[in-house]
Amino acid sequence: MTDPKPLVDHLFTADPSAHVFNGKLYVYPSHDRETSIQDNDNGDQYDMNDYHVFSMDHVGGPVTDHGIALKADEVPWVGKQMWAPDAAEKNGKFYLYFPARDKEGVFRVGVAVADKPEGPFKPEPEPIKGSYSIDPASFVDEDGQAYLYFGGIWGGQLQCWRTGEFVQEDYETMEASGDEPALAPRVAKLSEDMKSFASEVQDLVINDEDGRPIHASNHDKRFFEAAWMHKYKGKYYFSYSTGDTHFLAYAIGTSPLGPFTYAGRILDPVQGWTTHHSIVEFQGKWYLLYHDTSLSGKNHLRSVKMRELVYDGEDRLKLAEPQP
Ligand code: FUB
Repeated sequence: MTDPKPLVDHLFTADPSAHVFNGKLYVYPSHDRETSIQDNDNGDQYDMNDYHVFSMDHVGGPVTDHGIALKADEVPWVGKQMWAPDAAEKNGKFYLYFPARDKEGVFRVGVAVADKPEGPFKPEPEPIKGSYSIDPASFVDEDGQAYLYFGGIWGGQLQCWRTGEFVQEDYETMEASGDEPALAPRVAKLSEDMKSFASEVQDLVINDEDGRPIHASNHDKRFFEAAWMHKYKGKYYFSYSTGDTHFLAYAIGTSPLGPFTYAGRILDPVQGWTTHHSIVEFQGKWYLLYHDTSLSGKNHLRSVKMRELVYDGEDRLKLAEPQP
């Protein structure tokens, strides 16, 4: 199998969120940068401070880097670590959702607005009220209702919110364990103006094939981070990273609010600790955008790639063969 080439090699990019806007494929990745911070399980080495937006007219063609779309010192509440973003379009405006630690070190989700898909994005002065943790993924359903999915354990702090309030303790003691249900990703409806939550934040339940919530000890299947939602033939596909087992997995449901049933793996472990993706339909084909560390050999300097995805006769997802 030939490994696909990174989409760009002039920057390190990760966590690609892809959307089709105005007939083009836009990619909203994290922008990885060099650091002297040592790798740790808290993810301190992912020390990003701005976002670039990329676009292409067709897959395999030139990729345009539209330059800096938003940077940390433009956002009053951001302390550090601008992690995996996503974007949405509604009523002719474009919204960039991004997680970052606030000045107290607590991850929150912010939103910034633009007139064009590539920005520049103007940030709201405060994070979204009621938001926490990392990896926001937006989804606008066919009826126009928008949702925001988010959450990530360990360095992403989801385990710190088990009581509903932020409790900073060692992640190993706060993570669910054994036969307890794994910590669930979160979802909330977005308001009509896309800048606030229009519902309570709720758990997105992911059941195993036996109909019971996936156990916390099942690290091959439990949610870790990297939420993504897409819709295919009227069904909802929630996909995510299993973190320390390094799979991209997915679950299928009949409502954007769940419950979902585990359906399998999309991608085996890539080079590098993290795995994070998006799934998009563009010009009649489906694609998986993901990242690895093949260019740098370093966990914190990743490169975005893409491959075609197909559905089998049961509407299950798999990578297209042969690989590019
Ligand atoms: O890019 C920083 C973090 O690494 C993301 O928020 C996670 O999903 C992982 O990819």
